[in-house]
Amino acid sequence: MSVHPLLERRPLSQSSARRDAAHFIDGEFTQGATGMGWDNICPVDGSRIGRVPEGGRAEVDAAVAAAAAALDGPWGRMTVTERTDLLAEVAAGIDRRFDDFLEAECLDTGKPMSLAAHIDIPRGAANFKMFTDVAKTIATECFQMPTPDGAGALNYALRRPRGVIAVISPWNLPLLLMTWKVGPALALGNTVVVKPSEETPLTATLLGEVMNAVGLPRGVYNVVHGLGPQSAGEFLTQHPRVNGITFTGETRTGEAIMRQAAHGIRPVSFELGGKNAALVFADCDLDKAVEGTLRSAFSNCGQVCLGTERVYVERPIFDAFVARLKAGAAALRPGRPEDPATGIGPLISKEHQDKVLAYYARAVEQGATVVMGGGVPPMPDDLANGNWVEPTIWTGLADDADCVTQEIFGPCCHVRPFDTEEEAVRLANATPYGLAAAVWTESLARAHRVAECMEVGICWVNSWFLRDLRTAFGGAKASGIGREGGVHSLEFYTEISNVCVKL
Ligand code: NAD
Ligand code: 6OD
Repeated sequence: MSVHPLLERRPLSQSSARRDAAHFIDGEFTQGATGMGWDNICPVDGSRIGRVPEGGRAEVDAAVAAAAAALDGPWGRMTVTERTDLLAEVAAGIDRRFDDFLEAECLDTGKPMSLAAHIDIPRGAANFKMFTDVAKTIATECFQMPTPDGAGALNYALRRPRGVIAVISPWNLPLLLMTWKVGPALALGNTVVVKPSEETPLTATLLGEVMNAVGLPRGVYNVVHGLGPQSAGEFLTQHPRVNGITFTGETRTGEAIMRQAAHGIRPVSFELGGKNAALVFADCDLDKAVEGTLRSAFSNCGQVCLGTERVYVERPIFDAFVARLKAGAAALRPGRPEDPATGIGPLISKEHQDKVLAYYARAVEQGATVVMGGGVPPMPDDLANGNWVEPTIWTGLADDADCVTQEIFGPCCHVRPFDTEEEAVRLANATPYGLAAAVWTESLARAHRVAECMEVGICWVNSWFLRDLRTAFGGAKASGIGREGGVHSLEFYTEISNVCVKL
């Protein structure tokens, strides 16, 4: 296979990013002892990036033991200020090696560099910065109570780190979603063992170099690569010395991990799948609604958990909205990550491409009108082995059609008209999922009224994926358990002890 052009973008002597992934255990990079692994394949053209080692029980045991030992070492004795100063250095370290992270993320995922440079990599650093601020300003609750002798008692809450946290992360926003968990876990004094997605091993590995460069104590941040079932993911989440499991990924995988977490009654924090709706009212600013829906349906090739796959549009503007959405989607040019003209990248894998194309076929079988797309775009020879699919828009499907009810996780959406606000709310909520919604209206009263009715963890009004990291993030219904972000992360990453002092 040929070398991917990203590797040639700058001389390798100037790029210190690794191409072969490695476990990072107790401050050391290692290939582990299993001798097993797989080739990491670039989604853009099928070229081989490097090798990924598969961790087994021995690697997981070693990583968990290192993480447990680090809790009793210098890390466990640091003051909050010492700890957060170090994590501020981690954020600065990501910024310093911005190009290495960017290159590694785009090799693994194939996403446009323009996207990763604005979202994924800056958020990797921001996730550490923000939680250092949270950790430094934790307040505690305190209750005075009367007692029969009149002297009274004082209750106050102590918060301790939960301990060793297993972080299981997905492939769609690898650095962003992994650091969204590692940032608060470490800021609040825990240690972590990360099992990144098998599709995207590079940025988690690279972060190990940053951790060593800034002098993070050994064993605080560990990475073991591997698959899920019967591999590192399952071994890690079943490990008796793991004190909590935080997971982002598919709802079905969450069910499996919940069963694994039941051994020893370990708490879980889950960010899961979605089938998110956008509600576009006739009183919206149409330019903004179209632009926002283009981003929410097609960014990252539709591989965003918060993405919109169901669009409900008030009937008087339905035809105009569909025509403009189509024009915008048609302008998204597929191409290489490093090409500034690229508007859409490939899907993560051949397997995922097959899944999305099967949904495209099923939409037609179930009676969709294909407004645009529905297949594989013609690509030049050097990109022919990439996992390309066309941005796709459907109308005319029944409310119970597979593409209207099931998460596809591809660049596609179904657009359906509605006549009343009540109907729009009912349609949006008619799903077992409850992650996100977007409401497009210029009426303040309607915006508040509809947002209040949305059965979701996050409702955007006249925007999408506008993130203030202090806010609660997570899913309702089958889209998750718990909330992370700002002080909400304290719930999962710390354990409260109440102290009751009789005065
Ligand atoms: P996935 O569930 O297939 O895999 C996620 C991770 O879980 C991977 O690291 C995988 O190896 C691991 N895993 C799989 N089985 C396991 C097991 N039995 N035990 C332990 N680990 C196991 O998800 P994915 O395909 O990587 O990501 C896409 C999915 O993630 C979509 O459903 C998307 O909606 C969801 N997602 C949700 C959010 C959110 O914030 N709610 C964010 C991003 C992605
Ligand atoms: O912005 C975040 O913190 C977050 N967890 C985003 C999730 C995106 C899902 O693909």
